[in-house]
Order: sequence, then C-alpha cells, then structure tokens
Amino acid sequence: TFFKNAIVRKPAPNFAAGLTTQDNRGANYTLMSQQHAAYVAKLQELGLAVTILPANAEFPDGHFVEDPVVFAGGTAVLTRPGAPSRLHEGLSLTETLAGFADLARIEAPGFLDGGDVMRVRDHFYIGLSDRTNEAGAEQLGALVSEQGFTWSTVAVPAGLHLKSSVNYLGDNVLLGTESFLALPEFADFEKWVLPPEETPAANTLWINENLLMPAGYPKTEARLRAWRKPVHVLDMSEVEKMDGGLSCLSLRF
Ligand code: CIR
Repeated sequence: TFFKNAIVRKPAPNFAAGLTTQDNRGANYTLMSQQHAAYVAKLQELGLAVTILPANAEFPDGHFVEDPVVFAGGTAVLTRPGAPSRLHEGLSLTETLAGFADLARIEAPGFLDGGDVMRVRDHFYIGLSDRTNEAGAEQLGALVSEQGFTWSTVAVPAGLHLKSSVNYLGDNVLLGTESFLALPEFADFEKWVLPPEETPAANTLWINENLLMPAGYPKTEARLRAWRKPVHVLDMSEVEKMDGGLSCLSLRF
C-alpha cells in the first residue's frame, strides 16, 4: 500500500476529558499540541498531503480520526464508533471525506471503531471488541468485499482495539503482544513479539516503507532499527495517556 494522503484533526483544549483507562492526571494540552504538530510534520516529510482539520471541543476524542472512518478502496466508511461520546464524530468529517471518496455507512445495530480494523495486503482483519460488534464487522465486511477485499474477524480480549496490540509492518511481519500473535488467525506471519513492558510499541505505523514508532521502548526500537526500513521515533506521551497511539491520529489513504 502506498499512501498519498492523510487527514488529521488538531486536539482540542479539553482533550483530557476524552475516554481513557490510564491515569491521565497531568495530561498537558501544550505538550499534546506539540506532539500532534510533530506527527503532522513527520507525515508531510514522508510525502503525504495532509489535510488538517481544526480542533472541535464538542468531541474531546475527535483527533483520534482513525476510529470514525475506514477507507476501503475508493470508499470511506463512516463507522458508528462504539463509545456513546464518539458515536457522531463522523458527521464532522463527511464534508472532508466527500472530497476524496464515495461515502458508505455502518448502520444500527452495528458498531465499529477503525482502531479495530487492520488491513494486510488485500485482507481486512476486524477485531470484535468493546467498541466493535458482530453486526458492525459484518457490515464492514460486506462493504470491503464489494471493493474486492477479503475479511475475517478476530476476538479482542485485551486492550482497547485490535491495533492497540498488533500491527502489520510489511514484508509479512506482524509486531504485537505475545497473546495476540499466538492466535491461529496469524499463523502464517513472521511474528515479532514485544517485551511485556513495551506493549504500547505495538502501535507502530508502516508508511511508505518507513516505520513510525512511539518513544520510550528501547528494545523494540533497537529491533526495528536493525531492520532495513527507516525508523522515526515520536514522543506520544500525552496521546498514550488517552489510550491512543500513532495509528489513531490519522486516516491514511
Ligand atoms: C478512546 O477511548 O476512544 C480514545 N480515548 C482513544 C482512541 C484510540 N484510537 C485508536 O486506537 N484507534
């Protein structure tokens, strides 16, 4: 997959009012904004044309644009995110998306968060989590099938989303936690198991033959650097306090 475009939204001053399972006391807006700006600059450096949407305080999690939309071929699917506070985030994106793609929608009773969707070549793995249900997965599956892709579901018993625990880095390599990489669904991959204390590094992004990883995970960083793909390390401290990571902060297509 070669990405040309990205869509991001600036974090709002009330971003720390978003959902989280972490201790987010001390989550700092100035630092969050700096980390977000550095992320955008990195995407631009990698050659992506980045559409930057303004902060929207109506949705404190709204900068996690990956969740309300999934791109599949020429279609952008509005997903019905599974957290009530996030259900309508997609409305604030439709105008922007319509400039790039045909729009489709997950309908009730389906719920789905884009963070549960991992594309590998022409296959979509759809995680069933607290945010994504069977109805949502089946509807997305039908839509991606129309675009010529295959799909399957994966149970997500731990972590927020499927991609909180596993990501595809190209060349048949999956980076993830031991328990996720042990799933029979992933038997045919080369598996790079994270040290338990470096679990958040699962959220490493593969963009146009480069890898973007969060700062603070030295063992994983050394392993990735020993590979042939250039590695870029970004400080994600404030994003991680809100259960987010690198992939959540953009739509790439
Ligand atoms: C949430 O709980 O929905 C946000 N605070 C974090 C969303 C992270 N998104 C992602 O991993 N795709």
